[in-house]
Amino acid sequence: MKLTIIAATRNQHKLKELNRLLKGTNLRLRSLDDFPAMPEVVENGRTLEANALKKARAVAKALALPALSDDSGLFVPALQGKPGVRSARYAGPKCDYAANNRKLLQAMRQFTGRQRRAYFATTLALVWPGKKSLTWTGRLSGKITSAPAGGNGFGYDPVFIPTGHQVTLAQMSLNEKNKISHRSRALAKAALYFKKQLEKKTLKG
Ligand code: ITT
Repeated sequence: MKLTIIAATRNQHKLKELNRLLKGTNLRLRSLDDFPAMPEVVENGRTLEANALKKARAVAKALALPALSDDSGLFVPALQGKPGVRSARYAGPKCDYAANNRKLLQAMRQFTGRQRRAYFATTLALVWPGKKSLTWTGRLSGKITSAPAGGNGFGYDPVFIPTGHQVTLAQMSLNEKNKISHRSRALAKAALYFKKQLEKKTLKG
């Protein structure tokens, strides 16, 4: 039995990572590109969980279909947790990934050694229309580099070296990133839930 869920994200990079992770499983994501009229959700929550639930609830309600959202961020303790829940708009409302990375590296210039520690976090939210909501979180620890490196991935990948590795996430292939990433760790937890549900045959295929 195959289960289809709407991916409540407009971020094509996230979608690509999630789809690769779900390859060979019973879960299939349908993109929001199939629903262009779906309005943007204002991400004004104070936590990843609040924003993830808001995004999934909006899609589940509008389309009357189960929705899975992803809210992610990079957290730097030396910067009091910034860019954090505002990771997408760290350098301004309409900024791009390069501007965010420039601002981050500038803010980190004064820090050395352990002060350059950071972690990525992803919270996935699953909402069934009119029914229960569930969330799962995954984290990846590492450090901020002094200059960007690598052309793969997206967002802050070029400035982040995971603990135990020598290269940035942007210097890794998609499969290498997916083996260790915050997103894959959150999805692995979600997969246990889906497996149980499918075994119980409580979901429609
Ligand atoms: P949706 O809300 O449509 O899902 P978004 O890009 O706005 O897309 P977020 O609100 O979760 O997503 O923003 C998180 C930002 O954090 C994102 O724009 C990237 O800059 C960064 N980010 C998230 N996941 C990342 C990853 O795996 N690697 C590097 N940067 C990431």
